[in-house]
Amino acid sequence: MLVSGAWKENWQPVQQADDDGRFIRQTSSFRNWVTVEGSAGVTGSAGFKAEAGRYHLYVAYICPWASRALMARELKGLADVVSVSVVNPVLTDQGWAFGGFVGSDADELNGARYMHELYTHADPTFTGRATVPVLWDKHTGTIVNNESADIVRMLNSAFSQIHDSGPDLYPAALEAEINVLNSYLYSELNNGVYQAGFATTQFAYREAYTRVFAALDAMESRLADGRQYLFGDAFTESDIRLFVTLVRFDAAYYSLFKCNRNSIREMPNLHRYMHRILSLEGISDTVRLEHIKAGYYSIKALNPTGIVPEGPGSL
Ligand SMILES: N[C@@H](CCC(=O)N[C@@H](CS)C(=O)NCC(=O)O)C(=O)O
Repeated sequence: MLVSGAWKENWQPVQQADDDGRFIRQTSSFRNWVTVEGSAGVTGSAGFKAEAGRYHLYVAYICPWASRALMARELKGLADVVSVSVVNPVLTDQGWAFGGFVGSDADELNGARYMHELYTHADPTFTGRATVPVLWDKHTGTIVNNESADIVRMLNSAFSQIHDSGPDLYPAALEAEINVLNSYLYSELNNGVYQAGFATTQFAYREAYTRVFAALDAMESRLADGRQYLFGDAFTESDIRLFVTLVRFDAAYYSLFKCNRNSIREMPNLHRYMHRILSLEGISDTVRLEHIKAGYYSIKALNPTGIVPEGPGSL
């Protein structure tokens, strides 16, 4: 991580745990918003007007949070409006690095070798982890925002005057319900699997495992009436959240994170739902199983040999 702008190599995947061994995730630090006119958004400062070609997304295919942003970009048809670079799936002792892995990119925009260089470019005294996703402003050469929840929301609405297509991911009529379901999906599933995987006590692991499967059971039942998506016919942010965890589950969370009561394959409604989303235009391009497996199984603290399992053959 970066400490006052200097990179420290003693990276710990479990950067923080509470007294019972529960994994604690760092909160995001850059919280400006791209808006239609460039006025300030919900947080941060003004000056980031939606313009075609102005913004760039830095992502990792392994990362469920970055993949949320990638999915929103595809669903909203913004591939020609917001450009993308993909880091290598493996966290090195310099954090995320560019180039050299099939399907990854060099940083042609800024010429960085490591993600942390972009953080210190944006803030020379930055302290924290150099995470993806990052939404970068090419005009001012800085990070607009590094919180995927915010980035999904701005991709949904800020670019409507430049390009307007795809579903409204956060329709006004559903806002309150989406907010409730989003926080549930975050704590029980998106972050819940990490809490199981990075728990440092049996107690914390069992607690997280139980919550993960309670939430999967709840979502399996929710889809039992044959609805297409979590809110019926409307595809929303909440579906992005559930999907990014489902699509990594059998390949990584089931085994590496010890969430092994059952696989997603064994939950017919969730399995069908996951494939329905996977078949939406552009979405399969955001899911690279080889990156997901290489990335998760390179976490030395959880898999010291670095051996990547052969299976599952398909999702
Ligand atoms: N709050 C962030 C979390 C992003 C995050 O944790 N990304 C992970 C990859 S999945 C990361 O970059 N980790 C690098 C590190 O912790 O050093 C978001 O949702 O955008």
